Amino acid sequence: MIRWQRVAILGLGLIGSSLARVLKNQGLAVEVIAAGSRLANLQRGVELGVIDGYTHSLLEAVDGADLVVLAMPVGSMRCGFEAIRQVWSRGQRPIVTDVGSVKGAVVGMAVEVMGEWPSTFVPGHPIAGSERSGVEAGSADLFRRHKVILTPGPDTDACALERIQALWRLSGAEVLQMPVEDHDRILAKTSHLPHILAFSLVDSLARESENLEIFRYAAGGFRDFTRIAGSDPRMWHDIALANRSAILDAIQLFRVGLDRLEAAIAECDSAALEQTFERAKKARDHFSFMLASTAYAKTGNIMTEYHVQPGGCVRGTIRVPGDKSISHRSIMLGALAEGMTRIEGFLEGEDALATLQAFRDMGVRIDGPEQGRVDVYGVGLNGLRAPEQPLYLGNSGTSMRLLSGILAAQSFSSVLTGDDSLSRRPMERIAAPLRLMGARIDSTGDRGTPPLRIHGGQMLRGMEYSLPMASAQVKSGLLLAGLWAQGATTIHEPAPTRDHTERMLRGFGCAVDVGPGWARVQGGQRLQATSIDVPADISSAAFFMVAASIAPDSDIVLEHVGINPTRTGVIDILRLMGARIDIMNMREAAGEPVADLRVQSAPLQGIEIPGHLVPLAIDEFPVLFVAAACAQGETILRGAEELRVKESDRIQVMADGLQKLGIEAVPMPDGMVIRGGSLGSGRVDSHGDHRIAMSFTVAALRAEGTIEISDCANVATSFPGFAQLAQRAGIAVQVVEHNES
Ligand code: SPQ
Repeated sequence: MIRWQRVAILGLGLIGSSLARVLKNQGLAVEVIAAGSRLANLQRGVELGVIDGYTHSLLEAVDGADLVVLAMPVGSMRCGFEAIRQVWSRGQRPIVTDVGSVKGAVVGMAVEVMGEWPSTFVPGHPIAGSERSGVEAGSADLFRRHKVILTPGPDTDACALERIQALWRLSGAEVLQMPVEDHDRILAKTSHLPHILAFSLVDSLARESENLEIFRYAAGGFRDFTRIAGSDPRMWHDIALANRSAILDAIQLFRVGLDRLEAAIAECDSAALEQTFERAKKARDHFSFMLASTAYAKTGNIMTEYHVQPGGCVRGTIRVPGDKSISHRSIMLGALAEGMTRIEGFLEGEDALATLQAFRDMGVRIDGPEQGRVDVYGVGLNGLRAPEQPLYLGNSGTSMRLLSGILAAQSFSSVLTGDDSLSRRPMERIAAPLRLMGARIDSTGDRGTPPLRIHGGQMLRGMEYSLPMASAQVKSGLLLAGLWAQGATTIHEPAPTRDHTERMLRGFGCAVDVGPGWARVQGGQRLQATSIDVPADISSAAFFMVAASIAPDSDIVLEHVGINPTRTGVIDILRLMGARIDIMNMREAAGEPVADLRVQSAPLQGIEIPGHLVPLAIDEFPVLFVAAACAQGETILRGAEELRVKESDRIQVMADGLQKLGIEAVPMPDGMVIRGGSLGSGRVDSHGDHRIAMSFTVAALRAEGTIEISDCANVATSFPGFAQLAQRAGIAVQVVEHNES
């Protein structure tokens, strides 16, 4: 555990006093001393037990401290560094951090005063402010589930960085790192500009002679928009000057948009008005829907759980949402094509929406989704625009790996980021072969985890490459990069993986050669817009296939399911176990085979899963493990080590959950042995993995008691409306939301 002897908090406002509370409440410091100018505030800090003592002298506070936190307004931080310089000259080397909303100016002050960037200085910015200030406003919970951005320099002491990271993590925050310049540019747009606009609007109205009348009739919109104009004026004065140039750029960007709107209103250009409002609404909806819990400022601590009553059966006719893999690809190819591509049946899940938003961020006009319909106005292979900010891809591995291929070939640079789960997933598998084609990609850690920094302006060369693992994402990312490469790009795979990219490229008029175990594209081809009917996702249908198989008296029809032979491993495996699955009305939709599937309950037998079916059912193993738990005898899976690097370690997490429910499940490095038995009841952790959450929901059909599943919000990444559809089919699942304690 980290522990400090003496912590000096310079500035006991909202942030300083909240951090002091964290230090005191968790026993992280022997002594916490604050320095500030307002005596009453400091005294109140002692009364509340937030600090052990105070002084008006910064030097006195800093002297002997092993941690100094600069928590004063940015404009005053110079005095803090001057005090630090004095103790520094006496040989003291405290770790120093700050909490300022601007990083370039603070680092600049440190360098000016100290002569260089002190190695123990770790600049930081907790994004947890509010319009309230002072010691009374602070709270030990202020940082919980908020982001803290650290901007260490190249020579920052590793131990100092680690200790500051640990401190913020203990406060409940999620810690991110980025370069100083990126921080200031991004925050100028997402935080500083909105504050400037709020101050400006309130000030402009307050100057009007009839201001009293205006404020008396001001409605909710005015209140919402101007809430932040109640923030500390001194602090915002300092920020405005400290991040001057990035804020001026942001104002300019805003002014251009405002001028456009002004012209549209003046000219009664209703098409332009509609388009602007529509685009903004879509972006805002996407932002709240997808980023509410993951954006720089988290808005809530709501946790979603499923509580599933035991027993029941599934009956009726249902259609599960659109295929995730095909939905991603339809946006990508639609955006790169010439002309407008109309997509029907698009999956309105968070993963596919992340791809959609990424292309909007690169200047592609996309209308919808509206009940599964999306119109993508393609910009051609060379029409993407540089995104203003890092492209945030949420939980979606497919988005990141396929986009890496596309972005490696662009003239502009880009950064790809994701949520905690995606940030732990290996990206070297796509970055390394792209580098062989001439791409320049930086990643972090041994396995090349995100963020990925992709340098634009590289000429790609076609190549012949053998994938070390069966991965449709890597194959697709490389084939997509091949569209811009000189010559042919040929990818060999060790086992067949889903071939939606190859099929869809052909649908867009692009020649793709395929042979046993390989696929090839020639660079320089153009894509022509088309229309796409996305079939229902077999990976989502799989939950109901297993549900109907294990629950007595079940009889369900799943409509319009994609049965591409590279995806039907789940049907083959279930049939080998004894499942009754009829494939009816086989037909074709936009180059993909589809059918209705009728599944009736049947006694299942344990089997040794044939190796060749593993990549064809890779996403269905969590729910197949549930089928195995309900089968007679032993089921053995081998050769599925890829399951360990999905949204969670799906071997370990499923083994843990099944064991908790009383099933003998023995994990192996590349699979699992499961002995069928009686499922008990209890609480299992989905680890934020959508497929784990849905699999244990299905398990409840055969359980002896209630199964509670934690951390289920990510079900929305692939299967929005799952709980409602499962209820309709006959599973007694209840969605429970609560504030995280
Ligand atoms: O997109 P993501 O997060 O990687 O999604 C998963 C899933 O369970 O939904 C995997 F975790 O599906 C992948 C799948 O496992 C989707 C996919 C595709 O669309 O190309 C291919 C498979 O991944 P991989 O690593 O085998 O290429």
